[in-house]
Amino acid sequence: MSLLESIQSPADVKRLPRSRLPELAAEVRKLIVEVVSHNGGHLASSLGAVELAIAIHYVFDAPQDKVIWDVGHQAYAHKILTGRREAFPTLRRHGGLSGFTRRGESPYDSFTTGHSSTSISAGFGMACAKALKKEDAKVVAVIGDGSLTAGIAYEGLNQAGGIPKRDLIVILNDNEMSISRNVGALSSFLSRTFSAKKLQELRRELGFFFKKLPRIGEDIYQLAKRTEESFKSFVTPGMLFEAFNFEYFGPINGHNIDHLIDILNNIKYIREPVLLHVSTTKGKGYAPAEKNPVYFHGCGAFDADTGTCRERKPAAPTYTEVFGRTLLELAAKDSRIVAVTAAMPEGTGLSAFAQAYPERFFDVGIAEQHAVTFAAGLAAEGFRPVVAIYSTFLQRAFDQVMHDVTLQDLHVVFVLDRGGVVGADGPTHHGALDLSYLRCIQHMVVMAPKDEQELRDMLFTAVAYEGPVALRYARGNALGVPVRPGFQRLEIGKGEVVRKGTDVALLAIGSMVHPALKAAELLSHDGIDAEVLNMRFVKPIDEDLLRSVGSRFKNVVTIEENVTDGGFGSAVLEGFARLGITNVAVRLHGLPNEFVEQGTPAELLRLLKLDGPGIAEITKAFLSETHSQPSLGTVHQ
Ligand SMILES: Cc1ncc(C[n+]2csc(CCOP(=O)(O)OP(=O)(O)O)c2C)c(N)n1
Repeated sequence: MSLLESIQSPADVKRLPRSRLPELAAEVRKLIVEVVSHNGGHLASSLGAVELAIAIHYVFDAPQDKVIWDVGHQAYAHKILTGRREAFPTLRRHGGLSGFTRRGESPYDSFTTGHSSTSISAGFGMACAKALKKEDAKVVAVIGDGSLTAGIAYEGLNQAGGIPKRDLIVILNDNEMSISRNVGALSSFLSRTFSAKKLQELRRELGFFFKKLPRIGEDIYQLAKRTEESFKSFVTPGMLFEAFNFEYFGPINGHNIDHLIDILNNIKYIREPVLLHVSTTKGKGYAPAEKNPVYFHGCGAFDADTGTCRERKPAAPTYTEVFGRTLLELAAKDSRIVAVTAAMPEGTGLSAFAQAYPERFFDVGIAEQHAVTFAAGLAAEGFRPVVAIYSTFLQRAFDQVMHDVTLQDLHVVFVLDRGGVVGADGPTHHGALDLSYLRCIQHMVVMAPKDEQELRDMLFTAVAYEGPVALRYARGNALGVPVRPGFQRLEIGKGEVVRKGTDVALLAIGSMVHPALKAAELLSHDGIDAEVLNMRFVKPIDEDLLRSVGSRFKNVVTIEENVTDGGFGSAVLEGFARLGITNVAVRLHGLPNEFVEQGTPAELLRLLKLDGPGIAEITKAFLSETHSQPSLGTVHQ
């Protein structure tokens, strides 16, 4: 029996002699590599946190003690050690274990995560709750150096450091990487401590600097130099965290379980906020991931022996790639175009732009709110910022979009990738809300392309437009339609009829236009002649088309890969209401007002009836409903 087979809960980890823990770590790693090689997942981050998970569960008493894994993408070892080893092969599959931590999944997952940088705030909330309840339990928040680039992390540190006698242990898991190399002043500050050579250089530089200061320089230098430790903390992150009233320890090697256990055993008795700085290697223990941590941050299936990708490259490029290439083409002709990402240059397709135009490319770290206001600043000075952020992450910057961009009518182009279901990452990551949260903002233009040709034209249109404008597209491969050279400027707020019909109108937006066409084809086999409209714009909605639809059809189905509440279908209904069109029955079809679970996008779209056959089925059911009860002017959801 392997060591791992004897582990059903953290109590079994605690029973092992310390000397056997490295063996346990090796077995955990092997299982992680094996499962992720089939299911895909956040391999490199989780491999880097194996020893950390073992040491935490060795020292603390979860679930009474609360452990929060920031983002939760590095928590595979934690899952395996907390009773989920047998279920681990279901990771990220439909109905299986989540790729992040989820309260509903296990009592050991004390907080649901997926979006970054929440662990300190949530952890401090728990610590305060424990104090109010007079419970003697510890709260441990594990946060990566990438996640520490978000403002909310400092809001948490600030509050935690301001209220005395609250226990919170923050473990900074520092691998010098976000998804890509970490960015910004903080990352270079943190990494200063890791090289003795660098420390010496710095000491020398600072020495020269201080000595040159008139009168007080020599004194400051002597003060700082008095002991090695004080000098170290003078130039190390200790200084930063101590300013927040945290007791700082580290940096220590995060792969040395013995050392980790010793230090955790010591700090768990401190009744003040503590920050333990741990140095780890992303991808640790699996050579391909250590070599290419960016690729293995979140990868698809791969061959575990060689580390090569198993997925065959499909013929059509992804929408992300089409966006990246198109932006390059446009940027070559317009030097006002600048690009902004929040720590996701690869994921949003901006890597080539970053290489071609390093001075016009800005990676702001995991700081979506800042990204938007920063872009507003660029726009205020006459640049044309293209802010590429996943739909789910732009949720964080709602107020910035309104207050800093639309209120001032600044020309910022928002490009939302992953609009709609994203697949295995599940409910934290589905882009289910953007059509709703963008279309309610004054002055915003919101559009969604039906294919890659339209994406190109929409980006061109958005860059040429003067004012706040957003376009959103789905995750995955485009349709493979032929793409003509050059660009066509689209008329704002104008859609098109893509299939003529007489019995029912299918009004679709973006990724749903093609499935709607398929549905129309299927419906024709049943003698139903459906018209399909590619509405292109959610805001402004094409009122001429709505008028035409209202005059010709009694039954309308709206189709969107967004929740129907406040989304595209709502825009159609509001349009009908404005135009006084009351004699149509409307079926709103889209994502439910529920959290959609994980699964492959195709699987989820099928289950949600948002593929061709599903839309045909919904339409048929709707038509038979309205035929049996011809109540006009009704809304069906
Ligand atoms: C708000 C938000 N923006 C972007 C992401 C995408 N994302 C997931 S993990 C990650 C990098 C995290 O880096 P770090 O915290 O250092 O963890 P590591 O993977 O290096 O262990 C990013 C940008 C996210 N999860 N949440």
